[in-house]
Amino acid sequence: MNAGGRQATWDEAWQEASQAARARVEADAGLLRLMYETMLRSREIDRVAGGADGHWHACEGEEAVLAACYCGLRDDDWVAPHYRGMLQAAHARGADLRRLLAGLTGKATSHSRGRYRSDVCAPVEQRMIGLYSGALGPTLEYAAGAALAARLDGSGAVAIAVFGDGTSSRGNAHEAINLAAVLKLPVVFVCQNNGFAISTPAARGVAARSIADRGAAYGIPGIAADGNDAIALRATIEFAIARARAGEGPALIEARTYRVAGHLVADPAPYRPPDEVEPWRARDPVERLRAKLVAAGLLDAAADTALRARLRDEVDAAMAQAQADPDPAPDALDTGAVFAPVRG
Ligand SMILES: Cc1ncc(C[n+]2csc(CCOP(=O)(O)OP(=O)(O)O)c2C)c(N)n1
Repeated sequence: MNAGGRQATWDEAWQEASQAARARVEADAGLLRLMYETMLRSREIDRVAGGADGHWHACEGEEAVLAACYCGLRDDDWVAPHYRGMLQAAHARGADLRRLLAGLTGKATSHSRGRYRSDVCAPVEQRMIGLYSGALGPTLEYAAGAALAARLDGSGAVAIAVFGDGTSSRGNAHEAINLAAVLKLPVVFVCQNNGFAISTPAARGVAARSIADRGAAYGIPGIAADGNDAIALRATIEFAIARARAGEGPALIEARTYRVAGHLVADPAPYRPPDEVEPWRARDPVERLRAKLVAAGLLDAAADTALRARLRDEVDAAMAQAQADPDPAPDALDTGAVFAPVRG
């Protein structure tokens, strides 16, 4: 079958499956509540982390990607998050928030024991793949490797790799997606297209009409989804996960969203017209999911107020603890915890 034929097959499958996939997500009250809580908590984390560190990369307005990618996974699935939102992803996977925030404040209680001060902590205990070198792109390759391992183990686990529009044009991103396509690996590639790579608009970094269109060139499904609609995006990702688990190979999902904040807290983003932001604020993903929950009878104003207060208090307490935690002592430099022992 030629590439066009392959594309027609999954296109039709997606057309057939999309409504049912959406209906399934809408009927899962537990998942909807979990996604809403994840998004609200992310915004609280942005508030405290952004207040403490001008280098923080906020996820505001992009939270639907977190909810859709990291809720409802199996414990043995692997995730290679985008650096923007990695701390929230780690917490969504079960890592302790105080320890994660202690990574930001450089404290001894952090996963790196204070040796590395960063918001891009991805504890391997949570089956997470981090941005170990700070270079964007390799995480897609590591995710393809994790997917290969999962297939060799026969575990049925999948890997999810999330990355930005800027990262999507890195050479290793192409290599990873191509290799995964050739080997039909159980990995879902999700491009969190927020319209910018620092100050470069996506339109100046990507010549293709859309990032999803690149899927056809790799010979895999490429699906663009509204990245501010948590339900639609989750339905799309579930379709891709189901294919991957069934041995049908990878997919490329483009989550179209917008970076309403600067690249980092200290960036006032003078390079874009201010009136570009407002229409996106009006499509706020948190508000859209809240309205859905209210319409479905799953949330009322009093419960929403109580939930927001609880999350604010929890996140404030975790940050207060992370700030009060001890600084690393010289023993944090103990090389025994860095290098494998030499066998004699
Ligand atoms: C290989 C590499 N090149 C450049 C950088 C510097 N850098 C850090 S964040 C960033 C922007 C990435 O844009 P995108 O992937 O779209 O993610 P976003 O920041 O928009 O979420 C760049 C270029 C890097 N970390 N790694």
